[in-house]
Amino acid sequence: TGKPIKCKAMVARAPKEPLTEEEIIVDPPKEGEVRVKVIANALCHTDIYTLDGQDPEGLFPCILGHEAGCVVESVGPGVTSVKPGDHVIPCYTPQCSQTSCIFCMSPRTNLCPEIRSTQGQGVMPDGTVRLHDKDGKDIYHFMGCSTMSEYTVLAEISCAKISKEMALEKACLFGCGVSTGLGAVWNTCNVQADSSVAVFGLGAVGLAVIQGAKMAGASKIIAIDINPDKFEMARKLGATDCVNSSPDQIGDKPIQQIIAGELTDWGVDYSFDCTGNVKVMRAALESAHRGWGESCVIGVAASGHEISTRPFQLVTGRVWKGTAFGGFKSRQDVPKLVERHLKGELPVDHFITHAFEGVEKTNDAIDALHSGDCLRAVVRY
Ligand code: NAD
Ligand code: DAO
Ligand code: ZN
Repeated sequence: TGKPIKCKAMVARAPKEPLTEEEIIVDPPKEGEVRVKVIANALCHTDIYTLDGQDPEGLFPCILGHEAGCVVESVGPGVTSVKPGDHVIPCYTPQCSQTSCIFCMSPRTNLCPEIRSTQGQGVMPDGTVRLHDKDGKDIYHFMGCSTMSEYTVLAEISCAKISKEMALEKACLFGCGVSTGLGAVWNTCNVQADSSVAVFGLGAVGLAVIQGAKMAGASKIIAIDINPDKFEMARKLGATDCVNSSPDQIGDKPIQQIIAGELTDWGVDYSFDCTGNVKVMRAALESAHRGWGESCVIGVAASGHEISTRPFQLVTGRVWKGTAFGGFKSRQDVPKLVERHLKGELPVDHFITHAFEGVEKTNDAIDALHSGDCLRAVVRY
């Protein structure tokens, strides 16, 4: 069996504090586990949300990060699907593929619950951690990934093995936001050719929705944001209409009235919330077409917030749904996204607006993410 590895990591010691650069100890992988060298990590809002202390279930100290590209360093007993040297994307939605898993066996969902409870408790499936500080004290895992470290340990069922052809600095994008937007369109809503789509929030997730909708052949794609700087990229990716929904632009008129009254006759066939704001979720639902419009919640709302609408909206045929990781079954589907990228069908470079070198630059990447012009900040270790 392998030895512990000493390496650099950014540790979240307490909510609202900057991450601290530390030398940590990463234990060898146990049964069914894989130790990986993290090559690149992209920042995602969920990391920051937890760091800000907004996630009431957030545990400290922990190592955040869940959108990464890695190389397998060693594997624990019983691991057969990956070997040292393989390139993998850690997936916070695992895929156990056991015939006894009704979720993995169903084509209707990707929500494999196999390691759900331990993942939520910040520990590996056996209930212990592989991450320790220099004094040997436990550090919690995060979302089954903890990729703000030069090395980390993953469950084998959380590792999507991908082609070595795609640079891991780019492939990391498929670990969260970009896949989620694409999958919301292709899997969760199965957007049809010639249909109309409204996308609320034009970060990486919303822009991926636009890209996916364009690829699905949608003929009208309405892009909505309160930051008009986002419209240029939205148009490049396929948006046909852009609406600035900030109050100083549209006044008291609800945005749903503009979409379902002015820009379309009865609303859009599909709408997507990519903001996490529950008022926007309502506007998205109410922008959907009478009789059949579907609205998909992608954004993660602040804890305690609730959605509401008049039930009449549903009685008159609108459907409210949601998605996690775009409905992709992680281990089987992430490699296919990478293949499509390599064939030139799925460009993703435009999502990387900021790049940094060294895990210790993660705090700078977080600052970049807070600026309005950042889609994804990728840190190469
Ligand atoms: P982001 O912050 O980069 O983008 C959000 C965009 O929404 C910004 O452009 C912002 O200007 C815009 N916005 C904010 N308030 C708005 C409003 N009232 N009306 C219109 N636009 C508004 O975030 P992102 O990385 O693109 O992620 C989007 C959301 O998706 C987040 O809530 C994130 O947590 C969530 N997410 C969900 C999943 C999932 O599996 N369901 C996966 C990844 C991310
Ligand atoms: O299996 O019950 C479960 C946990 C589902 C986790 C889905 C999380 C979706 C949102 C992730 C936010 C972006 C990283
Ligand atoms: Zn499963």
